[in-house]
Amino acid sequence: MMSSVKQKYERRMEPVVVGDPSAAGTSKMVRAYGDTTGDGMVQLSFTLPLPHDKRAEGAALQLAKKMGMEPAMLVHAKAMGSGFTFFVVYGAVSHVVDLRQVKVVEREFPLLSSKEVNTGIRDTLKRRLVVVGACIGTDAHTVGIDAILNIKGFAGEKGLEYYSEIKVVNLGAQVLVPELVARAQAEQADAVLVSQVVTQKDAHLHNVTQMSAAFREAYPAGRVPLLVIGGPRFEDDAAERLGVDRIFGRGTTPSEVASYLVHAVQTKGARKRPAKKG
Ligand code: B12
Repeated sequence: MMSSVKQKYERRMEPVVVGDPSAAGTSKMVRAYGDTTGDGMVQLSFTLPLPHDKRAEGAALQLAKKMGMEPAMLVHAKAMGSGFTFFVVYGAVSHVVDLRQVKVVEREFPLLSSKEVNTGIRDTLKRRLVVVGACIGTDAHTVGIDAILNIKGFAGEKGLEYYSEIKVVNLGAQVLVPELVARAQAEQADAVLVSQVVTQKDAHLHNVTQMSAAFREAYPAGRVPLLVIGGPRFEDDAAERLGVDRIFGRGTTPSEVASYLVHAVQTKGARKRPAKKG
């Protein structure tokens, strides 16, 4: 006799009509994969404000079930301090993804070699391109912005400091927006690169919106430097909403950013620089 969990599990599997995702183009409908193709198995982690006991474990399973996991299996529970428990739940969901409805923001510029970047900047600007970078607000996660700016770079690529035609001013962590604006003006920055990693209470969205507004206020129209933001949890298509020119996400490499900067100055033209301050 089958256990009730096994029965439920197999019922879930029956109506699945999906192609083999490894055979490109055979199916537009995809379900999560756990143990067998199309079984819909997903893993979910969360914390409940409850001390770790049987009641808390039952509450975690109830939550997972209400979210559509059926059956839901508790695979990990750990007390986080006195009144909180962290859970990992594994189970099947019936949801099917329609690949035709997935929107992807494609890279709108070609990837250039460092030589092409330097030539592109020299030919367009007739001078070095100035980049001012910072991690703003209370955010102290500088590894990401350093990966892009510092000469040591990231993923086997050298950072923007390596490019002879780019001048990099890296202000580091916890930079206040007024400080960033003032330094960008003093350096006559062509581009301002801002990193935001902490997303608690949407801090990244608030900080970036405040930053872009401050630049628009401080500069005459049409003279605002390129505003480029990056971090692991921005939505790809949020640039306009946040008042910035471009967003870079997880896994970005320095050459992508350098190539974008060339593309941006070539397509938008060199921004007229305001009088040097400071
Ligand atoms: C290292 C680390 C720290 C270090 C940071 C050291 C430093 N100098 O940076 C220390 C120990 C200080 C730290 C502290 C904290 N941390 Co921390 N930290 C991390 C950790 C483990 C790795 C982050 C990292 O370095 N990633 C590697 C880099 C290369 O990746 P990246 O930042 O995504 O950058 C890439 C892209 O996003 C992009 N990019 C990023 N920025 C930019 C900018 C531009 C312009 C461009 C073009 C591209 C770009 O390019 C980069 C290269 O590809 C993460 C967890 C994780 N595994 O991600 C938590 C994490 C980010 N930290 C977290 C938290 C909560 C904290 C603390 C609040 C903890 C605490 N209670 O004290 C404090 C906050 C301190 C502060 N004031 O900001 C949370 C954030 C949760 C959230 N979503 O808000 C995370 C996710 C851990 C977690 N799961 O809870 N942390």
